[in-house]
Amino acid sequence: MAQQEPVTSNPVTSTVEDGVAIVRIANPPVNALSAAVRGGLVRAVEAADADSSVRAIVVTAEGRTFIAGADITEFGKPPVPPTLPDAIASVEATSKPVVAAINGAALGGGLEVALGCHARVATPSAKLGLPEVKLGILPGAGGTQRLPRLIGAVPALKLMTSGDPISAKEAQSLGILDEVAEDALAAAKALALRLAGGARPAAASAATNLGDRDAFEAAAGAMAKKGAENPSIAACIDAVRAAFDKPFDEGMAIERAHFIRLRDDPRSKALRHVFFAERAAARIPGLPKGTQPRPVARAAVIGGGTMGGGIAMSFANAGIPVTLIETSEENLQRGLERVAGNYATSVKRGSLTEEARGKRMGLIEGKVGLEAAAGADVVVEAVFEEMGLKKEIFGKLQGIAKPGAVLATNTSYLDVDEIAASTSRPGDVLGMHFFSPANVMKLLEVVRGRETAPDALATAVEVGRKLAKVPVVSGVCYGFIGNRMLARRTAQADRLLIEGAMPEEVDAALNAFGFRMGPFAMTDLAGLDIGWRIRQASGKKSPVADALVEAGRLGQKTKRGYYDYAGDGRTGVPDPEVRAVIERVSAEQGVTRRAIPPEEILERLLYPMINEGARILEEGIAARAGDIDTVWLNGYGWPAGTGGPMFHADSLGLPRIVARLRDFAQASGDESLRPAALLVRLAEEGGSFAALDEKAAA
Ligand code: T1G
Repeated sequence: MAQQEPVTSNPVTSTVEDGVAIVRIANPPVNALSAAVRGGLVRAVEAADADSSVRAIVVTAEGRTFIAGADITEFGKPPVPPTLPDAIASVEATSKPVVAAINGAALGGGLEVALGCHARVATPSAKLGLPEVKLGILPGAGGTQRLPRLIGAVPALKLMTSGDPISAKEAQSLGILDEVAEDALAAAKALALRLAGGARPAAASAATNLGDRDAFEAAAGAMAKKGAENPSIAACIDAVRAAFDKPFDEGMAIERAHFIRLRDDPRSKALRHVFFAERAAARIPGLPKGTQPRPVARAAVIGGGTMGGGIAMSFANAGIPVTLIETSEENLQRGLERVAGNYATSVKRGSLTEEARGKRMGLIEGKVGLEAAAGADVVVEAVFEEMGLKKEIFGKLQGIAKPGAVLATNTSYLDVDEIAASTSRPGDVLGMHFFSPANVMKLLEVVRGRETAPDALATAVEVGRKLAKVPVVSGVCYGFIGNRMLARRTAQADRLLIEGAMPEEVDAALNAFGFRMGPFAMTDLAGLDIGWRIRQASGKKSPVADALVEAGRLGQKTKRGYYDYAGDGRTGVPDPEVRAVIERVSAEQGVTRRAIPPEEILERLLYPMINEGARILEEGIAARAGDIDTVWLNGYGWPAGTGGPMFHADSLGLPRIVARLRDFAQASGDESLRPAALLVRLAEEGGSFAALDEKAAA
């Protein structure tokens, strides 16, 4: 994305062209509505309104977006007038018509500024939306009052509770836009002059197009049920309902009250942390200045299994031609059929058009033999988790792949440096750890080998962003960031069974915290044999899990695992046979079982993960605590409303976590539970992971 020129002190300028004042906002990178922009906008519009040479006014922005909304970095800081609602009220109150020329994303407060104008024109590629609910708030600058009056309460409520952007075309059909034009500025100027010459359209706040009250209440009822645990949804419903029952100004006051309450709630602070952490994670620390990613026009994926097929789909979905490579025609066809099946399911579900399906399938070419990787700029190996096989493939790839091609392994655990050392081009080798299903999951761990070249690393991160993934750079260690922390949680979950808990109690503790699935339900879904094979390879034991595998209880695929799935095959119910296995293992281990309170179960699952996260930071495996949060939010379903393990640790208070880890280590004799040195230091200094990240970023 082309960066704009650094902005002058006043980010809002105004020039008069043919009797029209063009008010331009230039606040790179996304024209967020900072205090300087709000003040500049009011001054510019009021000056234009007072200028007798001006007949009409157009508000537009410079760069790749119109206005991306309020400046989220200002939240939580002392308010600087004018507030956004006041700035927008000034725009709406002018004596001359004001038309918004929307040249890109008009999101949140950006759309609300446009709603304060008397008409709106956008370019065909513009996106409009009210994403506030994704930040744990609600539109707080008139969106809940102006939009329903402009397009109707039901469509307005749908737009603000989804949080998703819509196209210019859809916005026009809803009545948000008056025109869609390639040259939005010219069209806006012409429209503004026409308005100046005739009756002005009613301002959005005066419009009375709310629509049928019963239809609104029915839609609101359905949404309230769906968003029961989402306070933003309830706030949107209450604010839009006020548009029916109250005068505009009272509705604005109700909206404002909800906005301030939600903005100051820990849930919104966590969601705002997630927003910035995900973006910060893509900034690679320590990259030599001027490092540029290598161009990627074509990809190759080695291995047409579930992961390989999903990775190939990710490239095709991003419009990047990809060669899917297998060892035989039979395996290749099986892989291609799996991909075709996945796309067919999406078309059946209505989430993909038939045309898009055809385009994407057309970008995936199936080939037999590694030689087919010769033309690729990035090659992703996605074969079995077996080091010998991976080394053999990379040993051959080094002579086949073109110079400069990035050679990535999708390994979940194995040593990327050892794989790189099996080639004569270790600078091109790194890990691109996708998460299953690879065409769906957002997380991409980019594993930086000791020898990985800076531009190869930048290429993998850039490819991750192009694939609409959330890339996080990890160093080389067993399990990288996510799986290394997951192993700690798994060990505690297994230990809790032996000490006295049942699978349903452990899963319930994480469900109550906000995880959709607990460790045992998750294992039943994936299959107990996967973990069993990894333990067999590494000589590790997990007495209960091993006993269940030996009893043929592999999970959902055998209708029995930690739970019994005799019913619909998907709903697990506790099974007395599992209770018997667990109690037998406790006895064999000489452990006297005890009732374990849910609070302790949750602490035993989360604190060792946080502790491992502190070690991952100490070792430089992750550059930021926010990166660790980003991994868990996008790869493991950590509930976003608590911001991720490290953000959550800060909100719990690090001294408490240190004390409880010491208790657990003492009680179990498990030294791995002792708090990490970094965790102890931060706790003792009154520090936090957030402060650590801010210091690293400075
Ligand atoms: N405030 C502050 N910084 C922002 C920002 C914002 N609203 N939006 C983006 N940035 C930063 C971002 O952190 C990154 O910084 C850089 O800009 C590029 O962003 C009253 C209260 C517009 C679609 O939720 O969806 O309005 O990493 O990497 O991929 O009702 O940014 O470069 O240092 O995402 O081209 C509502 C959030 C706010 C929209 C562009 N608005 N932004 O995507 O770039 S609340 C939003 C986006 C509000 C009102 C309420 C996207 C984008 P850095 P980027 P991109």
